[in-house]
Amino acid sequence: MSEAATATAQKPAATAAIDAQAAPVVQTLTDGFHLVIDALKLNGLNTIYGVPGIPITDLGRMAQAEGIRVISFRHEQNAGNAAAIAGFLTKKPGICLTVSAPGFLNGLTALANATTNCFPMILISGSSEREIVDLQQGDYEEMDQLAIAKPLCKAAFRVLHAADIGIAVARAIRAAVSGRPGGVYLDLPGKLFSQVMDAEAGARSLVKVIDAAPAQIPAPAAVTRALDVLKSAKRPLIILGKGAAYAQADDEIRALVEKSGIPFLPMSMGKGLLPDTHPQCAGAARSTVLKDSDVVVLIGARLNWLLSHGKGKNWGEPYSKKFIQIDIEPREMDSNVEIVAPVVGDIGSCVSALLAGMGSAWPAAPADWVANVKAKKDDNIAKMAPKLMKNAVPMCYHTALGVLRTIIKERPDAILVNEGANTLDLARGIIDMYQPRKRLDVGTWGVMGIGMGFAIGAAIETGKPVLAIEGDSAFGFSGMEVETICRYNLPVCTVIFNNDGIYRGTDVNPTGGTDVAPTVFVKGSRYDKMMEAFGGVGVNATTADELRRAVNEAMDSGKPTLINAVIDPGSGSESGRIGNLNPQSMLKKK
Ligand code: OXT
Ligand code: ADP
Ligand code: MG
Repeated sequence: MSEAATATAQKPAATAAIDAQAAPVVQTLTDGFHLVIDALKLNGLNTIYGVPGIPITDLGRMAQAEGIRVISFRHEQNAGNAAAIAGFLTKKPGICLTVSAPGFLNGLTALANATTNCFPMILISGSSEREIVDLQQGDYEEMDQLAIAKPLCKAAFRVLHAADIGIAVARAIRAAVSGRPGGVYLDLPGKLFSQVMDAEAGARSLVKVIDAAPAQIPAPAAVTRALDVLKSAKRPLIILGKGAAYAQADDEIRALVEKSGIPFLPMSMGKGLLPDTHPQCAGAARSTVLKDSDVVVLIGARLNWLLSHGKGKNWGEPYSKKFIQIDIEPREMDSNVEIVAPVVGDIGSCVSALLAGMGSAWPAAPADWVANVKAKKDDNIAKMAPKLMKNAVPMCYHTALGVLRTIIKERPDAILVNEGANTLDLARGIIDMYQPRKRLDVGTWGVMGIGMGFAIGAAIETGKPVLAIEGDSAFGFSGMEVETICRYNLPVCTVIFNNDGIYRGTDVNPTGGTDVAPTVFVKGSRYDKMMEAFGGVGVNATTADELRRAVNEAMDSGKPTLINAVIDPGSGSESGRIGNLNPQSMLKKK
């Protein structure tokens, strides 16, 4: 459909005189464009992340005119990632708007990733003429987008009539945030936008969603069962996942942890729910607590690959553990191992119920266990300390991360975005987090490319300064969005750990041919120059001092900044901390 064809409906309430022979009856009209905008606004969805083009260019323009913040990206995947992290941070679905087929597909990776990570978002894509698409007659950007989206998200809907826009947006919101949160696809064929209808009827067709994510109260018997198991524990452990961070039940979770005295292990994006420096934090004794615990309470964390599926050598003796799991999704129970005490409900309600059931005389966590965990943790922290003090030139990961660790300690409300392999794994361990939902990273899929989208989404949604710590490869997946960061003048400081490649910049082509090894990039690249091209601040940092100065300046000024941190190309390891997952290393084990 041509965009010009929609021009007649550009005013929210076009007035048409309908000739009824006698006195003219004046009817106020609205259209598909405005119904979408009004439905979003009615539900408090005031930001759209997207890329313009046919058939949604005018939707973006009109949304901006109607007071919605419309953030335009250079690639839909990054817009989708921004929407996804907006969902994680706010518990409201982030909105991503794309054009048809290729734009839709670009956004789909982010939608699938959001669903995998349990982040609520809605991908709204314009689509081509249904009649032509369904007969496969070769329309502009022809694709059956609904069918393709369906298996990759929680729910997918198509709207054919303007009068259904309100109910469709309501369904999309409810599907995204209720129960286990996730991604929803909304397919809006181009023709829909120019459909007109009576404005009053249009307004009545809109739905303000009431209680979009209703509390899910756990069964009292499930709570009692969980407390009985916990009371019997000699070596209890609490694991806090990103679901616990999402739930925004921070006070209840802290109360549970502190009242029980049980060591807690934060998953990567669960870090900061309680500070990593909290005396009960067992992050620095990870192997010990996984192996030696006897009862494990999972709060918003799945027993997937990141927890070795709850079994195997990382978990000690087979069948030696009892798991209590708190999750909103009943089917998560027994997904990998037996859950002896499933507590199904929303985390706020479940944790409150556990706290109430614990009463005032709950026994302290066994002292010998607490002491053992502390000893292991102190040992690991002591081993790490001298590495962080090292002033290596060129910088190694520890030298550079030691600097950034102090900066986050001094600015605990800054948001940290992190991706890469070594850059990810070492930053996770080294940089302590102090507040909930401040660490945003590659999540369940270990996906590269979330960096700039997450940084932009976090800056827009929270207004807080963002420090994005990026491997040089990882950055490349979304790097063009530095222009977006400059365009919107966002307080994002990106530090690229430039080690000339993926994992290490030292690999060689075994044939001696002219092509470099597949993991190696241009040596001595200057990513900081990219930022200068768009009017941002670019800095090349070769020492810890230069890095410290540049990051502090960026965080103080809030100016878009990109720092090319030169890292010794030989200092990383293959695949960071997950080299064991490489088929080659599995082969060696056989
Ligand atoms: O207890 P023990 O003794 O075991 O010690 C542990 C902790 O107790 C201790 N610790 C501490 N000690 C002292 N002090 C403190 N504060 C402390 N904290 C912890 O440290 C150890 C380790 O702790 P940790 O990290 O908690 O534990 P561990 O064992 O590592 O945990 C296991 C896991 C699995 C939970 C953890 O490792 C984890 O979360 N891993 C996530 C890994 C991940 O997702 N990686 C990303 C994917 S890698 C790969 O796929 C890449 N690709 C391919 C690709 C991808 N991903 N996506 C797409 C779209 N396309 C392609 C690519 C291209 S990575 C990549 C780019 C890489 O190159 P870059 O240039 O970007 O990056 P560089 O590597 O820097 O070059
Ligand atoms: P991590 O990677 O940090 O271990 P996961 O993404 O694996 O975390 O797990 C998050 C879990 O949290 C999911 O199983 C999801 O169903 C659950 N979850 C998300 N939000 C809530 C909530 N409000 N209440 C209860 N469970 C939730
Ligand atoms: Mg690298």
